[in-house]
Amino acid sequence: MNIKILTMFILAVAPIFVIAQSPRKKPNIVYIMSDDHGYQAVSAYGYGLNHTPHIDRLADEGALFTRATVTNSLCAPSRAVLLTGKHSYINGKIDNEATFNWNQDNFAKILKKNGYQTALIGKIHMDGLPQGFDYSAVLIDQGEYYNPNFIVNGKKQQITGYVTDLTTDMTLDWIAKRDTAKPFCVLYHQKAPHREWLPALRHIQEYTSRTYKEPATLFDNYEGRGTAAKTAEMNILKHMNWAGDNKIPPAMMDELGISEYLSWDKAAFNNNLGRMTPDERAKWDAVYNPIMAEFRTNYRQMSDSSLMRWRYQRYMQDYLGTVAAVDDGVGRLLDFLKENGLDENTIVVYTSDQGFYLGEHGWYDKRFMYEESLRTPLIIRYPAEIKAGQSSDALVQNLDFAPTLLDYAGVQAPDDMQGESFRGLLNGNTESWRDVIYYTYYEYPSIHTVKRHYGIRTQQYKLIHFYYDVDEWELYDLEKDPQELNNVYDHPDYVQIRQRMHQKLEETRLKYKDSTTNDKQFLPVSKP
Ligand code: SGN
Ligand code: CA
Repeated sequence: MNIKILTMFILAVAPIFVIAQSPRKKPNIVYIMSDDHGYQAVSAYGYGLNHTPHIDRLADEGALFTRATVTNSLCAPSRAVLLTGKHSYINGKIDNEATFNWNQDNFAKILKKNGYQTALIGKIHMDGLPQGFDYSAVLIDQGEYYNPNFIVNGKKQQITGYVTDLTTDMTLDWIAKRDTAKPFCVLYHQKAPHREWLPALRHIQEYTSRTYKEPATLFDNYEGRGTAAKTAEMNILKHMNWAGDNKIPPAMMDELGISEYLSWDKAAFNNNLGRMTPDERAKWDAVYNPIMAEFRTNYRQMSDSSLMRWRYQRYMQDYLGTVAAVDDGVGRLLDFLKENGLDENTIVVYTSDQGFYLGEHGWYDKRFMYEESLRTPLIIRYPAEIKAGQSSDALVQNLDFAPTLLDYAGVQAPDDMQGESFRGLLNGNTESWRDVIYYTYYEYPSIHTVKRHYGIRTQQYKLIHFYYDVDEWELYDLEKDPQELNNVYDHPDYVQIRQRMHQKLEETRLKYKDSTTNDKQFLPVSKP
């Protein structure tokens, strides 16, 4: 065939190829993010604490990341990173107090410009009308479990029901009523299992009847680590609230004369349970009153360790009870997608705004760059492209969500987004993925008193610098010491690793444009 004939042939068949290869329909996106859901409480991660059949179904049918992390283990900062694809010190939302500037670009705005319908439903924990969404129904600040207030497209209204179920109802309702001519992206953000852990009535009997396995470090004494671990106020025995968290009625607290009991603790109990209708409250009391009566009988004979054990069980009963409704919601969503022929072409992400301590190191809460709070569950299902049943230990971060979702939507991510699309990873292209992640934490002095720090984590090591009112470095060998009990920063065997990690830290800070040291940035007005 000569060139002329070949050219004519190509021109003749080209349109056929264009038709045959016409781009796949743009995927829909359902991004599910719960609040404070530690990976230890997703049964697909294999910790044996609870059973989350529907989230597990996502993992069976999609890909599960075992080392997904956040860049700043706190609620609102994590949400700002999700939206912007930029580290906290760039997007400005460094802690829960800082103002988030909604005028900056975010991935929902970009999707909207590219023909998507967008919605944000549930917790966002940031003031101001959310930008980038055709529809928003968000909780105010932390939100409430029972009969919560929502701000629907800027207008406040109280809605009757249980927050987790309502958030699911609103999400399914919005999807059902969407314009079917366009692809959609919905951020479906559960408040649960955030403190103060009030499960749905249908779960309280079951979850308060179980006994949960204790973590190996429940009685950690913080030896082997620096000042920060020793001074944090998130120990289940010493710092957890008695009434608000453990649900011991204030009158009983007064009667028992428990001195660590605080007025805001009492207010939390009354405010949270006070939102229930009389009928809801009666059902709640029928389950909780006998537990509390038993506690009243035993309290004075309880040693510190038995009290710690009791408080841990109480914590898990309520925390895991709230997870159950989150899992129910995932089940309803998956069924809904299937029934409506949307399951093949919809990307479903399940994650949390950060990890959480479920008694490890004796703690609840998060904030630290230690594993349980640095890591977050991450599962993604998209049958049209992602092979089912995959597991990846790649160092992906919440920084990567915006560029990844834009990539799947066929939209170019702006150059100033700092995350990277992990779409290729899920198609087997693992060679070029990052070997180090960067972390920053600023909310100090503040509740739980976790000191300011920043650091890096590679597959094997972690280097952390605590600063502001201390100047302490910690280095962990995650292979030899997965529970991070021994800081080896000054250990002679780790001199070279320490040097390499310092060098990597400098390179990483440069890469992520954090070269003006954190130590001098974002300081509170007055020092403690
Ligand atoms: C509240 C909680 C804290 C929690 C912060 C931040 N106390 O203040 O325990 O660390 O939120 O959580 S509570 O008794 O009021 O629940 S975050 O997930 O929003 O960052
Ligand atoms: Ca959170």
